Amino acid sequence: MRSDTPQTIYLKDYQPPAFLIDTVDLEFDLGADFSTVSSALVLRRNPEAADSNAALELDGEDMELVSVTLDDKLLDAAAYQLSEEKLVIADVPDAFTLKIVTRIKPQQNTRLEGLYMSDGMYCTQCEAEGFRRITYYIDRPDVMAKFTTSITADKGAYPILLSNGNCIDSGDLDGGRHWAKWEDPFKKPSYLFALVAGDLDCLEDTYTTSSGRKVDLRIYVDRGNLDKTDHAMASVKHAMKWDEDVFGLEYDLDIYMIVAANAFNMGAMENKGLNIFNSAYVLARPDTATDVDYEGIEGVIAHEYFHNWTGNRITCRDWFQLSLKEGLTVFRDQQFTADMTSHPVKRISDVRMLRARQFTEDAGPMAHPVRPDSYVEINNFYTVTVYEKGAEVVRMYHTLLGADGFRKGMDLYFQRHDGQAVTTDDFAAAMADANGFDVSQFLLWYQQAGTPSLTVTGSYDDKNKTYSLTMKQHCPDTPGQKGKKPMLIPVAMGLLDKQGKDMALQLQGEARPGATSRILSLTEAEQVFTFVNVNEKPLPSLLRGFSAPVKLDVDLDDTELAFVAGHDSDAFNRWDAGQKLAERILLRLVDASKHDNPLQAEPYFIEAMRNTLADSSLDQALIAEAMILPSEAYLAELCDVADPDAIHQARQFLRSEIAAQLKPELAAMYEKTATTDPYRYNAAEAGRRRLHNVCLAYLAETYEDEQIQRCYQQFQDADNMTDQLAAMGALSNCDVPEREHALAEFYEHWQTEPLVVNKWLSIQAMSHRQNTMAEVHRLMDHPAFDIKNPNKVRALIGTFSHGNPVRLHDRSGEGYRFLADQVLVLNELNPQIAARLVSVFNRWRKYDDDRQLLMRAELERILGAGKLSKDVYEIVSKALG
Ligand code: B3K
Ligand code: ZN
Repeated sequence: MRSDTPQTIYLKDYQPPAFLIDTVDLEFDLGADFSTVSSALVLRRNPEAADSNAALELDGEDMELVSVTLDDKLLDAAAYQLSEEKLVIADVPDAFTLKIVTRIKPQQNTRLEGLYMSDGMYCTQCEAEGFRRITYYIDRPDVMAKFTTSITADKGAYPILLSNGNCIDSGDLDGGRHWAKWEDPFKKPSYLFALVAGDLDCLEDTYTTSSGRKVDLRIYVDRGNLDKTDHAMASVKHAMKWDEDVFGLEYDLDIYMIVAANAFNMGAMENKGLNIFNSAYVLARPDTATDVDYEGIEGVIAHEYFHNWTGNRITCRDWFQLSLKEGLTVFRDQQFTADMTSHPVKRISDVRMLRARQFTEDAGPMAHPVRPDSYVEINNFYTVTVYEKGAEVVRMYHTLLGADGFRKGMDLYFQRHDGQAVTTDDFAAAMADANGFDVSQFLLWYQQAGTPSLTVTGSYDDKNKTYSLTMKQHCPDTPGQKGKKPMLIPVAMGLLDKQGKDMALQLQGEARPGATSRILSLTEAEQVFTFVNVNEKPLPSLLRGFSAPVKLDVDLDDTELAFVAGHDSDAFNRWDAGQKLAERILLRLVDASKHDNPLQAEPYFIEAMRNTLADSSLDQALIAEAMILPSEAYLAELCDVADPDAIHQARQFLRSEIAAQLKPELAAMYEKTATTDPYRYNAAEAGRRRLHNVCLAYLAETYEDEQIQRCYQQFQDADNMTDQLAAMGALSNCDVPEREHALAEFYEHWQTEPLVVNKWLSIQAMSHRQNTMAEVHRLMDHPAFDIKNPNKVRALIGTFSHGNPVRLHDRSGEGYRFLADQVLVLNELNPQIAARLVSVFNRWRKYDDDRQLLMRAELERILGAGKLSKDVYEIVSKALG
């Protein structure tokens, strides 16, 4: 906590470290009141350093320094300088050993960074800068050292003692204590350090790598949770196999461990050999976890596992390079999940997320490039831009170079940089050199913030049988960045004939027609692509598979869009055309609602929905996706001045029209997708359930007793959480007694399962009923809620703020006041979580004057409260700035 103005860190100021650390020996003595950490560092001057006489500067925060010993000589306080964030020793030799003893209080650590307690278990979170809360260290990723770690603790309370690498020794001590010593043979930055001490159950298994090495796999969970670990274990094995098959990458240690923690700031952490996970991304049983959870668990487990190569073996030189590991690893986990489930369905859900969240970030005060130029608090830059847009950038290499070219680039990247801390430019150079690809213009994707718009007009020349696409690109100004340059945009495309079939494509100058889908490389601000031998006026299908993270505007009218939605051979574009059509119709309804004009659903839209429901050639998951209207948050972004009430009204109106007009079809599909078979998780089954539940949610919109009973019946009969929660979700928006019954029964049944209780909190926080704010206030005092547990905060406060725009933006301002109050409380307890929440206000300028005033007042109240963490300070000051 601070009152001075926090400092900004710039990429342009990067300097190599003055010292390198070869080895680190850590000893942890874990005690009831405090823990003692003894660290022995073998240091030497970095030959690459700018200043060969520089003082040794170690990072450290919130610790008690007990002693410092340099080459066996105990230093007195005059030999070093100690400040809030540093320990500086001016006079040191070129190579030496430093022993540091510190005392820390994990029991009081509510930030959940460094060493802390999660429900009676010691665990760590060191990325990005948590290690400096454990001991004084050169806490930056380009300092890579070999670690050994000894842990001593009470044996009864903490029988399991874990750290990175292999356990090389252990033993018992007097007084009921015991110890274990771990050695990690790989050099690593401090952010990958991990320690766990607890009383845990363990699921054990093995995996034999493609070269025949046997790896021990262990998943540690709270006692009593072993029956929820099978899916996680299967996921680990799928990920290990996939990385061997697709990238030729094998696991490199003899043991791979995952520990589930209940108190965790994010999803999971890729610490070398000892991944620590939010228990929400480990535990699953059919009756406690939904299909979305199952897929999320498999995806996050794969993501952390993939980091072992893309992140750990090759890491980041500095935190500006975060996307080097995150963008690449997200791309890898997306490809993995697509291979495990369905490519178009996975792409649809990723693009939905990118548009709703990353495009929004790019349009607001926190807009930053995939490789940021500056930050105040690095934890604020674990963003959708660094992760998801970063993954889109990696995907564009894959699109431009093809799967084989991409693999060649990856191979060269590993060959050049294994064991190093590198930059996104090094990655780009490997892709370029392996493929003879000129990457210079492409690098702008890392440097320029903002979402480019791509405007395309088509014109057909009947006489010459040519068809021209004129493409224009423009990237808007963003804070601190004006006048962007044109980028290299890969536009995957095809042309549809009158039957909706793909035409063979022949660009002017080419000898003969080629494939029916191809990539056009747009490099200029404006460029024309002319196709020849086009025998009839085609409809363009552009940006197939969403080949670039841009906003596409194409001159198709509603009927043409509906045609593309019904015919495109590219499943993603079929979905996208339908969404675009829904978007247009909804925006017209929003306008009508704002002006109190009568609302009317366009008959052709309802017909298109009817056709989709009846299309037996589509898989069920894709039908479900097509039935889901663009979200209120996304629609708000499309408006010049967002009116959350009008948006809500418009979307609800269209939903109830679909429900009323397609009731027989929805009911028939609901029945068709029902089953009495026991729950199984796989893509086809998940798709079936999704469609089943989309139909149910629409049917509930009719408010008819028969449909309410249908929901309640499903709620009671379901053998799995997917169906049970969907039914409760549908009821949660309705003012009917069944809603209260379902919520009460659900809590009664699941009160001892914290992850399930979180779903109960979320469902209530998301309800668009009038009194949701009051309910949320009530739930804040419910025993199920705990402000110190991030999962609970996300479930209740996070869901209300991010997932319930109509209630958050209530004209009274009570939603804003509530959010700001919670931000102020969390600012003291857990700044990372507080900063995530306060970001909801980032788009305050998007709303009408009254709401702007209200939100601005809350932002100013937060800023005026003083003692702000760097995390919250950065977000709020940029939002107001
Ligand atoms: N690398 C971690 C994220 C750390 C976030 C620190 N605030 C998880 C992941 O991306 O895999
Ligand atoms: Zn990651």
